Amino acid sequence: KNPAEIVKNALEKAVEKVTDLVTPDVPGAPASEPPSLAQPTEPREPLPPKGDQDAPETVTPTGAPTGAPKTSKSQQGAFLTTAQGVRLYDTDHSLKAGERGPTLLQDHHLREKIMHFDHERIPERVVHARGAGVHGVFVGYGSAESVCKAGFLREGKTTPVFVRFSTVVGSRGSADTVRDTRGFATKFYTDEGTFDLVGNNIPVFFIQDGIKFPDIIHAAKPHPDREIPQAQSAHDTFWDFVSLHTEATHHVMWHMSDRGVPRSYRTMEGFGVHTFRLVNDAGETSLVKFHWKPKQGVHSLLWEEAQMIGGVDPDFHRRDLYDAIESGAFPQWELGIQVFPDTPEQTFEGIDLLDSTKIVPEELAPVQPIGMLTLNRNPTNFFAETEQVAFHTGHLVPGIDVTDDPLLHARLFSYLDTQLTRLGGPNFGQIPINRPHAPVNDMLRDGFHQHAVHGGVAPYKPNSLDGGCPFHAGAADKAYVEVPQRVVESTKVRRAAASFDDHFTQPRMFFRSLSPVEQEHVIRAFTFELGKCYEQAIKERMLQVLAKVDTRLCTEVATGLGLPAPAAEELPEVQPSPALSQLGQVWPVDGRMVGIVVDADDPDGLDGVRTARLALQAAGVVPLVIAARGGDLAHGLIAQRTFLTARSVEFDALLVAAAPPPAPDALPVRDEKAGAAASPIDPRVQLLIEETYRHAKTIGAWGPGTALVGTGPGVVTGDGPTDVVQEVLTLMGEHRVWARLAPAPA
Ligand code: HDE
Repeated sequence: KNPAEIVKNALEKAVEKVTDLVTPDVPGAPASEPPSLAQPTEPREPLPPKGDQDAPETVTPTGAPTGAPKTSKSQQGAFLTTAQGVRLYDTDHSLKAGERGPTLLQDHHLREKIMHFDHERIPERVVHARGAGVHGVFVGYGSAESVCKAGFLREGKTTPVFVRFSTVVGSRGSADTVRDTRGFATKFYTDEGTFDLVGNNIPVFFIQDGIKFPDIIHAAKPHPDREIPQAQSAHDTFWDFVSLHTEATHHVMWHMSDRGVPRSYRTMEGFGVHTFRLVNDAGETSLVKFHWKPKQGVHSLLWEEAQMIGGVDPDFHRRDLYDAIESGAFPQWELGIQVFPDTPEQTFEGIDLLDSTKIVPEELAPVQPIGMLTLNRNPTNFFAETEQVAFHTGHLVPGIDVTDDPLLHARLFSYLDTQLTRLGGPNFGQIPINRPHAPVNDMLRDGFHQHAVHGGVAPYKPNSLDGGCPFHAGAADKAYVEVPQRVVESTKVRRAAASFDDHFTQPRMFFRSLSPVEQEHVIRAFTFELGKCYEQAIKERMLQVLAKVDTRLCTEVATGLGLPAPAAEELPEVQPSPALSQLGQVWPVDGRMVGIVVDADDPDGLDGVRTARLALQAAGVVPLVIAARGGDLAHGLIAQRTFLTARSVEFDALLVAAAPPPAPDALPVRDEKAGAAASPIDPRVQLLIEETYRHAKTIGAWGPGTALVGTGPGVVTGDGPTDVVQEVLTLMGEHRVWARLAPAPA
């Protein structure tokens, strides 16, 4: 029988109307290509490494070489071996009965190699699957000593750390710049045991009680039938849930603000979210909220940039973090605490400290700095470190205790539990990245992946066979002693306190604390996300929620959606918190990226480029030369980007040192097709300038470049590079040329 017919008949039995699925024979169609009989490519010498693909230079912010090796070999030793250390003479051919014969079952090397490969993947994290981890160091200021006895906060005490940043919703391979909350998890390897601060870049959470976590995550994840959209909140199930579950409103406001699209992991604030309880040497307690304040400033992408980067460079945040560390621009955050008295009510100025959907404005309780985090070393192996690191909110050290926040309590259960599946058993603490730097003397034994060879016969207490060892430590020996917190006598209930009921005051405070341009971004973000929903009822319900937050917000989103706004409500006034706005300050620029457009065929112009490059490097900024072709140019310059590989979204500012003509690989533009004269400038250079301007970034130009950039706020032109570069660096300190984005007056 004809195979197509067999398939057709089988399909017809399975489904109705399958005829369309079977490709009909088309008379006269060319026969398909015969399989190629060409021999495999001859082996040849590897190409020399390409300059334009090198990692950035390993220099300090002042341009001095760090001496760090750029690459290290992945293998050690002269001979390739099996996992058992047996030397191999060939790893390219399986053992066969003759050159063209069947593979033999006795090929133990083949079996080991493929078995290991088959099991290289482990389950990704159910949330925060996509992340980037780096090493660093934390130095205590000593300022927390009056409230906390933890040794790592003592003055000048240095503690190694590992920090993992992440998105929440997307899979491991999803894009970095999606609109999402970011994880900011820090493992402090202290002398007194490991402390994990597992926080986010948004200080509030969608839910007040951990029992709702599967609900919010199921709603935010891709739809279960087709598994789309990936790593997005702009879809029906997310907005269905949050429009019905109004305690999410505060988090949604942050999520729709610029905080949902950070410029870099380096320019995010971090928050412990929950209220923690600190204990000092005298046993006195205080309630605190943890904050990470980036020295680089708090900056975001524009939504259009974020979307473009998702395609142009999905690894943007990872790359940015690794490159900054490699070039010596070590990102830093100050750890700070807001301190509240530990009263039986556990409230501050009427704000319930156990409700993770509320913040305490910094104007009411200032953030007091207690130490500095510096990230200074990239991981050696992504899987071993970033993928296998296991954070847990229950990894606490003496001096830091938990409160009764019901969200935190669910987490205290979840983080251990999840590792059993993800890391394959209870011994994940023995994986190198998870090993404490304090001596471990536990009585935990056996289990999957046990690496320790425990001696002795008495892993129990009390014992006499090991002389009663090990002994209990007292508080004076730095034992972890829970705060003897009075437990309020009550009845069992599945209910929250009445103080958890206000879902709208703080979202309103957040919106009204933003500058006009930031408010505009929130309005557009809601309009975009709801505009992607199919269900009209969901959009209408979300407008009802926004009507309770702010009337203008609601009306403008309704207008954008083409829907009637709900009737305006009488909304109580709130006191804004200026600390919530990201604008209005000037920040350091080291570690930022500046593109320089050059003409590869104009050696005179390249001399000025060299001067600009050195000035940028001296400021710790990473200059990237963009030319028509890659490789070596005159004056010792290398083109790290070409018109083909560069896109404006990668840069924080653009310098235009030339007016390069179209390169041979430039695509035609519309006017040329219509018969108009070809543009004298490469169209991709024009696009670079246009996008940099649209995205309100500083533009500098000198020489022939001046004619291309026009004038306007944040456009700096001059005769030569020196003055232009200095002014560009100054303007970059404000992150963007905000004047270009100012919304038109109402
Ligand atoms: Fe998590 N969360 N979470 N979370 N979370 C995880 O643990 C969970 C919550 C946060 O880089 C998981 O090891 C529950 C708040 C970060 O490895 C899991 C609840 C905050 C990371 C888990 C929350 C966070 C996680 C998945 C509600 C900010 C990434 C893999 C009660 C304060 C850590 C893993 C990393 C990861 C559960 C809520 C932050 C499943 C049940 C609130 C930064 O255990």
